[in-house]
Amino acid sequence: MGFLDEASDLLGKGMNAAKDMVTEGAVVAKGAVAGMAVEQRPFMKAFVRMCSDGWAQGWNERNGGNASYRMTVEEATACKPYFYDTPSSWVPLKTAVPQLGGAFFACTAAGSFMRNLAGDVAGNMGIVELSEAGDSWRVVWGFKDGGRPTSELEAHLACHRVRMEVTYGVSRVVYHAHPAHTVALSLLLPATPRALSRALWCAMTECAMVFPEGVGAVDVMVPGGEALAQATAREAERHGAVVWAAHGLLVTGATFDEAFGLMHTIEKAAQICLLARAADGGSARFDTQVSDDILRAIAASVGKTLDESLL
Ligand code: 2HA
Ligand code: ZN
Repeated sequence: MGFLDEASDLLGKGMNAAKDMVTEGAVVAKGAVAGMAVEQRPFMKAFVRMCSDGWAQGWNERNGGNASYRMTVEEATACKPYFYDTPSSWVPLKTAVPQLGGAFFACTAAGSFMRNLAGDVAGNMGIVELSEAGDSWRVVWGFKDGGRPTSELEAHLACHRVRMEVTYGVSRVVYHAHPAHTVALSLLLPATPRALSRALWCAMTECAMVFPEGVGAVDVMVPGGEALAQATAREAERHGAVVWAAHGLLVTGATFDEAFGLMHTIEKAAQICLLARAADGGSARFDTQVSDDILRAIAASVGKTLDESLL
């Protein structure tokens, strides 16, 4: 006989103790369902898979990297019954994002290891609600045991704001990681959109199709800082991906597949670029060169236009 069966059987016999058991059983059951319901949602499964894949790729060592997702109204409504009865108190943002006021974001926890996310979702990530004014956040689900959102929350929100605007609401995912070849390329080349975009486009022709707008770039900055957040947001106005010099890469996308695929493509192109340079003794004067006209034609072949200012 299961626990609840046993409890109702006792209740049937009119025993007060059984009422306590049923009450307790209901609370236990609600707690168990609360975790399941949110964790089983397709957006949460896709979130966790992206992070686990990033770990498997070697992009998210230790607590490196972070991810966030702007939930749809429907997703937030479906999850609400499982939110904490008492959310955390409001925490002010350094830079308000009124355009995102009232939105809910799933995001990784500060200091959490992506390696551990799949094994304990509510312990390594959670959901925050933004105030209607978009000037503060509070925890409504997850971040168990006193956890809090990623140290790069301000950078994520600043990017969500910009990407939501420039994609007319389509962009929902922001993912930051430390892919080694991209970081190595950021050491080798000047931290400018032109230098990095050209190197990546010319390393692998697919790049001109996947990110014809090129990649943005910010110089070496303090991780988790306000300056990094604002510089990234400025770059995100024109680029879906931003290289953080000597640090990592931030990508955005409408879906987890898009964001992950963008990072994968950039990282692979960076690897090819470095392999070719290393094999050639460090030069970039290869026998095969990719011309600007070919790059334009590649983008045009999928109905896209290359950012001419980067050629
Ligand atoms: O440690 O990657 O940028 C998390 C980070 C900060
Ligand atoms: Zn980082």
